[in-house]
Amino acid sequence: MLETLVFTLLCCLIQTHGYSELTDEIKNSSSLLDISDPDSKNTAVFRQLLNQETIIRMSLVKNVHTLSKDMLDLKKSMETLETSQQKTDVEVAALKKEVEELKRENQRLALENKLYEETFNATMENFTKVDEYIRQVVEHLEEKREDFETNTSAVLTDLKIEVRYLSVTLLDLNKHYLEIDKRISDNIQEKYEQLSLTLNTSVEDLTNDIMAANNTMVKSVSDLKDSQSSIENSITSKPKNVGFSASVTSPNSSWNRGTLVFSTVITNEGNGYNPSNGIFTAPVDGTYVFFVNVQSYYRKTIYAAIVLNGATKVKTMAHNNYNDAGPNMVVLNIKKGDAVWVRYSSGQGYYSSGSITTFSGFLI
Ligand SMILES: *[C@@H]1O[C@H](CO)[C@@H](O)[C@H](O)[C@H]1NC(C)=O
Ligand SMILES: *[C@@H]1O[C@H](CO)[C@@H](O)[C@H](O)[C@H]1NC(C)=O
Ligand SMILES: *[C@@H]1O[C@H](CO)[C@@H](O)[C@H](O)[C@H]1NC(C)=O
Ligand SMILES: *[C@@H]1O[C@H](CO)[C@@H](O)[C@H](O)[C@H]1NC(C)=O
Ligand SMILES: *[C@@H]1O[C@H](CO)[C@@H](O)[C@H](O)[C@H]1NC(C)=O
Ligand SMILES: *[C@@H]1O[C@H](CO)[C@@H](O)[C@H](O)[C@H]1NC(C)=O
Ligand SMILES: CC(=O)N[C@H]1CO[C@H](CO)[C@@H](O)[C@@H]1O
Repeated sequence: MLETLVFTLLCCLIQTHGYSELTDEIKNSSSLLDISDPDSKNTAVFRQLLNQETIIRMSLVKNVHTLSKDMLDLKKSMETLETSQQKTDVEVAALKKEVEELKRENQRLALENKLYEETFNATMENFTKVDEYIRQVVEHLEEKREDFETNTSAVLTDLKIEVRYLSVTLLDLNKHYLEIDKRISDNIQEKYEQLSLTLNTSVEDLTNDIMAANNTMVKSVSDLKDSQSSIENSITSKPKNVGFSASVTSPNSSWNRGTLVFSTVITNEGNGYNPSNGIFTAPVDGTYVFFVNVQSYYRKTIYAAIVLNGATKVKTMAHNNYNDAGPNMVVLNIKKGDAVWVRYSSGQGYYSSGSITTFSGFLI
């Protein structure tokens, strides 16, 4: 088929010399028809033609080779194509089969899908249920929360009140404590003062006691001394020289009360007599003799007495004559310190001129 084509083409080339498709050389030799010398020209043309023919043949051979090669390629391709076709057929069959399978699969899937959808719907239903349940729970919780809040706020209010009460109680307690504190300190102060007072009193009492004891002791000591001197006296018999004599200094017509004071001392051994008040104080225990004379004033009566520590022992009397005498004497057993003096009794006045009215005493 291809060879026939090549031959036809070659014929065409030979008959139409203007054809310059194969080579440029061939095209430019189109002048071969310009014949000037018929013989030489024919030879030249022939050579030219031969050359051209050779060239063409060579080209043709070359082309034929190429063509046959192409043909071979084409043939190969065709074979390949045929194989491919066969293969494709097989593949199509396989594909058909697959499609069938896919259809079946699809049906199965649709079925499954339906099942899934059912499950999904059920799940959705369950979800809805769960949702509803959750909503209820949340609602319930909310209620509980509100309840709790209310309760909490109530409890808080209660707590606040309690706290307020507590703080008030604390304040009271504090006040109480302060009061107690003050009372305690007051008490302590009071007790301290009482104690101090008691102590002071005790100290004073003690001091007084000590002083009393001291006094008692001092007195005892002095008594002891007296006793000692008295013992000494009795051992050496009587003390010597206890005795006195004294006289009134002048007469007194109006004397009518009190002690008769013999202010002029004649004798005063042992200094027992006091001429300024008329009292004799015994310097020692013992038996004493006392004598007195109260001379009456002119025509007046006078009574007097010797008294021991205020008690009358003997009396005198001088009647309303010319200056009557009123003497008397007493013996007294007296203790040391006993007092003896002359006291007015009744009547009025006394007389004296150069020691007539006198008072005397002595220890025997
Ligand atoms: C699932 O629910 C949808 C919408 O509610 C409904 O159209 C469908 O038919 C249900 N499917 C099944 C399998 O029940
Ligand atoms: C839905 O809930 C019920 C009971 O609560 C359970 O038995 C069932 O399996 C659930 N369905 C799905 C699809 O979860
Ligand atoms: C709130 O108080 C009421 C009555 O006191 C009680 O019955 C209820 O349980 C309380 N609620 C909470 C959440 O404590
Ligand atoms: C106790 O005596 C002291 C000193 O004499 C004096 O300072 C004090 O005030 C006295 N206390 C009382 C409670 O009398
Ligand atoms: C005791 O008494 C004597 C005499 O009265 C006095 O001198 C002396 O100081 C007194 N002593 C005391 C401790 O009081
Ligand atoms: C005489 O006695 C009276 C009365 O007792 C007295 O008032 C008067 O002072 C005495 N006269 C003399 C000088 O002692
Ligand atoms: C390419 C070449 O040589 N072309 C020549 C072909 O022949 C004609 C006429 O003989 C020339 O004019 C060209 O130059």
